[in-house]
This record gives sequence, C-alpha cells and structure tokens, in this order.
Amino acid sequence: MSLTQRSHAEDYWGNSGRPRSPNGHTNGGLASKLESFMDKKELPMYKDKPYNYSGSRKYIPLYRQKRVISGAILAVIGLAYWFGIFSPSAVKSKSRDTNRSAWNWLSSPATSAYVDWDDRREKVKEAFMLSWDGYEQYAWGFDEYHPISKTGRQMDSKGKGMGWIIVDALDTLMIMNLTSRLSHAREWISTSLDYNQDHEVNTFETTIRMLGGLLSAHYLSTAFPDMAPLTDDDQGAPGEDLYLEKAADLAGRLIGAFDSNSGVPYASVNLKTSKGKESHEDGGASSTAEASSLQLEFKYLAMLTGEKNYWESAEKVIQVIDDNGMEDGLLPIFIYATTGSFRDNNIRLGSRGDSYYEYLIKQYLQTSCEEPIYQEMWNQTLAGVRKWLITYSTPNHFTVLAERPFGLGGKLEGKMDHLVCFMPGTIALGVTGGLTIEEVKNAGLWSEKEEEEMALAIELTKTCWGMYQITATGLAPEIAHFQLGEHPHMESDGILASKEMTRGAHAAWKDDYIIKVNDHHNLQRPETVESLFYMWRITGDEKYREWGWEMFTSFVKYSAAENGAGFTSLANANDLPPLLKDNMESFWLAETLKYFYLLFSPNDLLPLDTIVINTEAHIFPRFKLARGLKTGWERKARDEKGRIIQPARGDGKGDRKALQDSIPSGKVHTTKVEETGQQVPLVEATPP
Ligand code: DMJ
Repeated sequence: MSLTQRSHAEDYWGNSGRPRSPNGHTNGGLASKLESFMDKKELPMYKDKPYNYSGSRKYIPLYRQKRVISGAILAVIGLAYWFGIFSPSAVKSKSRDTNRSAWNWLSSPATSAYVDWDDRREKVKEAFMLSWDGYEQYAWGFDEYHPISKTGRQMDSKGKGMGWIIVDALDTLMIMNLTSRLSHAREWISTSLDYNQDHEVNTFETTIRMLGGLLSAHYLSTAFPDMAPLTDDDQGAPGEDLYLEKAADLAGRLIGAFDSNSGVPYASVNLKTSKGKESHEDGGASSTAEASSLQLEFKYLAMLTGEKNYWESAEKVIQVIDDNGMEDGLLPIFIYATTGSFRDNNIRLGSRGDSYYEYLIKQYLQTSCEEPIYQEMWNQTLAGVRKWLITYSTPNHFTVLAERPFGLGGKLEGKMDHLVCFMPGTIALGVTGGLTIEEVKNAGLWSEKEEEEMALAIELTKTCWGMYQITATGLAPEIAHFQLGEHPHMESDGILASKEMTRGAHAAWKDDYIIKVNDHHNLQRPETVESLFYMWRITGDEKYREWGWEMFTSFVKYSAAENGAGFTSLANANDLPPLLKDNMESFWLAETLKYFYLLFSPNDLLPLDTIVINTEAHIFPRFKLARGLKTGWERKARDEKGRIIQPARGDGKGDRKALQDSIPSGKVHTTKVEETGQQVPLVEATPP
C-alpha cells in the first residue's frame, strides 16, 4: 500500500460508525466508503517488497528468488520506519488520495467476464495490513486486540504476553510477503517474548497457535529463504534459528502437560514449572479435540530436533484414545487425563470434537503415507460419520453433519457449529491426499468410495456456504440448526440430492436453517473458507473462489472497525447494520485471511500435496520417517462395529472378514498384538 493509499483508507474509515447499544457499534455507512478502499489496484509498496506473483509455473515468486533488495536499501527503509517516517501515526498526516471513484465491487464478479484473482488477492492482503497495522498501532505486544476501543490486553493479567497475535500471524506475513512487518514481529519475538512465565496456559491453544506458528515460520523461512527478513546475518540481529529455538523452548514447557497417569494431556500447563493441570470445569476432563490434536506440532518438532520424547508423547495420546474402542471411531467430547477414559456420551464434530478427526488424516499425510494406522482410523471414522451423523434437512435436502448428544443410541440433533465446516475440505483432502481429482483419476485410483466421499464433501461445503447466505450480513452464525423432520433421513437410507440455493433475501430454502438467538454471533472463524480453499484446489471448480470472494466482501463490509483500526467480531451477524463485538481473534490473521489469500492465489503457491496444514492454518512440510522415528503402536483388533475384540485364539484368521467389511477399502493382513504376542488380524490401509 502506498502512503497515499494508506491515508486514503484511514480517512475513509475514520468517518464511520454509529453507536447502537451500550457497547455495540455499527459500521453504518462504511460499506460505500470501503468501495473506494477496494478500488485500489496498485500493488502494495508501503514498507514492503512488491510481490508480483504471476501464477505461471515458470515464474518464480519473489520469496523463492534470491534476495533482491540490498542491505543498504533495507537499512534506509528500516531507519525510516523506526524514526517514524512510515509509522502509522505519521502516515495519518500525509497527503490524502482524493480519488474516490466508486467501484461497485459487489457486482463485479457477476458482471465481469474476466475475474482478476490476483487483484482480489491483493484486496485480502490489504485487509490483512489494515488489521495488522491497527494491532501494531494500538495494542502491540498484547495478546488480545480490541479494535473498537483500540486497546490491548494480556491473556494473563500478571503475564508479560505470549505473542498470541504476533506469533499466530507470522507465517501469514511471510506468505503475503509483508517483510517489514515481519521484521518488526521478529524483532519483538527476539527481544520481548519470554515463555518463562509463572502462569497456566491452555495446552491445546498454545500448541496449535504458538508452537504451530513458530514451527511454520521456521519451515517457511528455511524452505523459502526469501520469505524471511533479510537482516539475519547482520551483527546483533536475531539468529537464524530464532523461530526454532523459541519453539523448542516452548515445547519443553508444554510437554509437562502430557505427564498424566494415562498420557492424555491435561487441559492446562504452567509455563514456568511445566506442570499440567486438570480442567477447572467439566469434572476435570479435557476436551477431546484439545487433548488429541497436538500431534502434527510435536511430531514435526521431533523430526527437526531428533528428540523422540515429543513424538512418543504425542502419539501415545492417540493410542490411549483408540484403546477405548469407541464404536465406529466416534468419540465423546470429553476425556479424563487421569484415566484416559471418556466422560459422558456427547458425540459431535463441532466444538470439543473437531480437530481429533482432522488430525487423523493429517497425521497420515504428514509422514508421507508411511503410517497407515492413521488412514485406517480415518477411514473407520468417516464411515462412522456417514452411518450415524449424516442426514438431510427438510424439505430441501441439504446435507447435515449432525450430533448425537446422548451417544450413538440417542436422538440425532440437527445442529452444526460453524466449526464443523472444516470437515468438507478435510474429507476432500482425505480422498485425494492433496492432488486434484483429475490427477487421482488419471492414476487409476478413483473408485466408488472416492466418488461418494467427494460427493459428500461437495454437499457439506454447500451447506456451510448456506450458513453465510441465510444471514442479513452474509456472514455465518456461530451455530446453525436444521429442520430434520420427525424421522430424519440418514445417508444409509439413500443419498439425497440437495435443491438449489436460489438468491434472494427471502428464498424459501433458507427455512431449512434455524438461527437461535444465542448463536447469531460471528467470530471471524475460518472453517468455511478453509474448506473452500481445499475444494478449489482439489476440484478446480471456480464456484468455490466466487463463494469465497462473496464471503470476503461481507467481512469487509460488515466487520470493519472504525478509523481503519482493523476488523472485529460481530455480536449479531443477522441484523443490519450488525452489532459489533470488540475483539479481533488471532485466527482472523492466522487462518481466515490466510485461507482467503491462498484461495485467490495461483495453485502452485504451497502445493497441497507437499504440505500439511495444522488446525490453526500453520504450514508444515510432509516428511518421511527418519531419525529413528516410527509408529510405535498397533491397533487392537476390532469387531464389525469397530469395537475392540479379545484376540482370537490361534492365528485369528477367523476375524478377517468382519474386519475387512468394517473398514472401507482396507486390506487385512495378520500382525501381532503387542501385549499378548498372539497373531490377530489388523488392517493394512491402501494409500490414496
Ligand atoms: C482455531 O483456533 C482452530 O481452527 C481450532 O481447531 C478451532 N477453532 C479455531 C477457529 O475457529
């Protein structure tokens, strides 16, 4: 963004906002003003290297080329920045762009024969810059950013800050090639970030955001050196291994959480003492998703450092979970760290359940399909989801991934958290491993199973897209309920084709969805755009990019804070103008805007079959098993429902058929059960 662009945006954004309720704000006339912001088509130059990514395979993006800006130029820019010439407050007083030509960017996708995706991607980058710069100006170094009150706060009032926003956003800064902002972040990490703090943190959130963010920054900055700041070699500058050193320090503190009787991690851990602590709620149980989606991070760290205990602690959790032998691989959403057993019967893929399922297939992909045990678990689970949870709304037959709050024998609840919307993209990823459908078909690896699972992914993506269509703002509620009728039609009763989602505020199909009054907030969540990104890359269907653009424009129109201070959550996404909530989630920068950016980027930016993306959208490489790291456990034999059976006497060959039937596209072979030494059948999975 040029200086004039920047001040233009601030000028425009500064006039908006009408108080609406005690703590609520509206962004009333902002939308029209944003049109001008969205109209700017220059590449951002402010503080940053130009980033001319053409999309051609032949073209080497700037961050993959050798360093192109000399140290001298950088030094000048750096000095200018630090002396305030380019600081946000200084920028405010610079000359203003008076070009206020209205560009109706909402109608642009529908009326234009040619869509300039590079230009749309730049708009995402500008939204990121506004968000980041607001944080930098008003809340730098704080864990939370409140863009309406323009304040920051530490998550622990006595703490020094965890770098919650800075670390979570690091790799997005790299991917967007925002190098000077990245230098500032890196300098803060080098000089101010200290994890030696005597307070408890959430084990899961700290792992996926902080450890994940640092490891992703390490990966991107080493695999693509030109993404990193260029000052590493200067005397006194942070060392090249800064991100990895911080990650190792943090992991050494978090690892104490796994020190429970069962190996299932405690919900919290004290960063100074490395001592785990049970949850204060839920009878001391950890949430299942939180306890069971730490593997990508600790395994990658183990691969980098050779420290096997990280690997072993992380994989032990999955073994303990699997040894519970839950029917069809569907888990209750609470688990005790003390015993490794589940609490209650509430089964869902939304909050507290979600990323357990996500990490099954991603663990398989992370180690380049060398650990078939995780594919086997994923296949079993997906078959279980289809059997027990996939149903259809009435009367328009939208596919719903429902819940079983009272266990598999209990009533089906037609409810989908927005969080569930990670699932369609993950299903598609599981089908192709990150390749395109065409590539998989050409390789002769497409069967009925792949066809059905991809069809399910397509329908679920549509349902999630519908969650955005049904509100006044075009932004999804936190939770949607669905009309299911008295006797819900399950997928096993026959797959139903959904009806069209016609346009129009009062389109009848919207009545299939119900938004309850407690659920109409929007927290800038990423799951739907995450799935759009996977679906676009895997299917090549441009509608996913169009849907993403429409969602992005709704975020820009309705979640912008005043005075260009960034973007914020909505207390009510189903009202116009919307009621705003004074908080920018760190995953807005780490995930939501990153996925929008990748969705509009050329497909050879971070090819999907070379990486695995953690549940906070941090990017890790795939790797092969090495350094003595390997799968250290085996599954116990299961019956046709996936429940553990006692090892058969003799060679156990009699169980082969039941196992083969229970696990789609698996091959059965005979292997050894560790505890007994008896030979029992297990499943050898078929790679995609
Ligand atoms: C993120 O922190 C992660 O994606 C997590 O797995 C679930 N929820 C949020 C974003 O919605």
